[in-house]
Amino acid sequence: MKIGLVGFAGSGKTTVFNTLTGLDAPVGYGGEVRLGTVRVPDERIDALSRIFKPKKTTYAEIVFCDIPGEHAAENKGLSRKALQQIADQEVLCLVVRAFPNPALDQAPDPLADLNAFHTECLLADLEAVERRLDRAKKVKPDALELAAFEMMGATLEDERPLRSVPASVLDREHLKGYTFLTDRPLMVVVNRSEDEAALPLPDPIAKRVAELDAAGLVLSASVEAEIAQMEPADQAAFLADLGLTESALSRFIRTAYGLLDLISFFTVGEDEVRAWPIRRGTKARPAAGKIHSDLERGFIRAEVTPYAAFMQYGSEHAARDAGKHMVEGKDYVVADGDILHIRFAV
Ligand SMILES: Nc1nc2c(ncn2[C@@H]2O[C@H](COP(=O)(O)OP(=O)(O)OP(=O)(O)O)[C@@H](O)[C@H]2O)c(=O)[nH]1
Ligand SMILES: [Mg+2]
Repeated sequence: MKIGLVGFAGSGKTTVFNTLTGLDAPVGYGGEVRLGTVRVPDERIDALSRIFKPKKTTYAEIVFCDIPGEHAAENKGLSRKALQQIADQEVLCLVVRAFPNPALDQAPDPLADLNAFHTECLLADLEAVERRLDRAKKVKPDALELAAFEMMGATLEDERPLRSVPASVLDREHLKGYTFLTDRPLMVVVNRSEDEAALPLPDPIAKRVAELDAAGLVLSASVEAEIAQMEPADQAAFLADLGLTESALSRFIRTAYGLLDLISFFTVGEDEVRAWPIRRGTKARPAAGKIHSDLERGFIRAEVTPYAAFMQYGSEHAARDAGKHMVEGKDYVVADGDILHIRFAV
């Protein structure tokens, strides 16, 4: 999963990036686009790995992309470069500043920043929709596609994000090849001073986040970034000092998985034990395609052992003898924790 950290200058994006990745990128003014990868901890993968002792164990990964804000005084918003960068991300994580930053003149106003970000994304999307509708006047397009774009235009005129339009109303097949920013899942991270780290999201922000079909999270990035550099044994005590029970990374991962409605299936063997994140509701055939496109193309069937059954009986074989093993076709909806073997022919 690719998550882009975006927001206005000095909101603490690089500090959040350091917190999440445990890296030590220089904070303060500008800098370049940076990537950092973290593993998604999963006890089930740990357990399967102890059993199979594979050559390789692969956890799900999140790649964080830290995108610097626009510092030029005349252009307070997001730069064109930043907009291009965020178009490349699967999830947008907006970092809004709720702490006084001595390098900036303005007092923190997280709600205003959230609204300003939403407006910039709306305008970028509206421009793209209008370009498409203009072109439609010259070349007669597919009627369904045209209707979809008209509906999108109306949604954006109404200042609503495209992500608020359900799949039953908007067929996203029409949108392949477009990168609509307001259609991306959005996480809003309110970055606070240390003494407010454990307070919940303020009501007006929580309300706005809900209106935008986004997910909200509070943290104090500068202290959590320090904690991320500590020995694991010391981390818990420092978190407790802040009134927190969980690291920013765990809360972040849980929020992102919830927002995307992600689950994991597993593949196991002597070579590799691996977690594969997919959206809940994904069918066996596209799930197989995550592993390799040949498995999707030549899909014959999926052999499924639920993780719980595997652990209860100790092996796939024993689970099969107990009738807990399933042979499923392409339309099987993969469940969280399924251990899959895909049979295929190309
Ligand atoms: N008090 C406090 N200071 C913070 C917090 N997060 C970041 N800072 C400070 O704010 C300043 C800017 O932080 P950065 O992480 O560099 O901000 P940024 O969003 O990456 O900035 P640009 O990349 O220039 O857009 C640094 O001096 C940080 O130490 C926080 O949670 N609390
Ligand atoms: Mg930065």
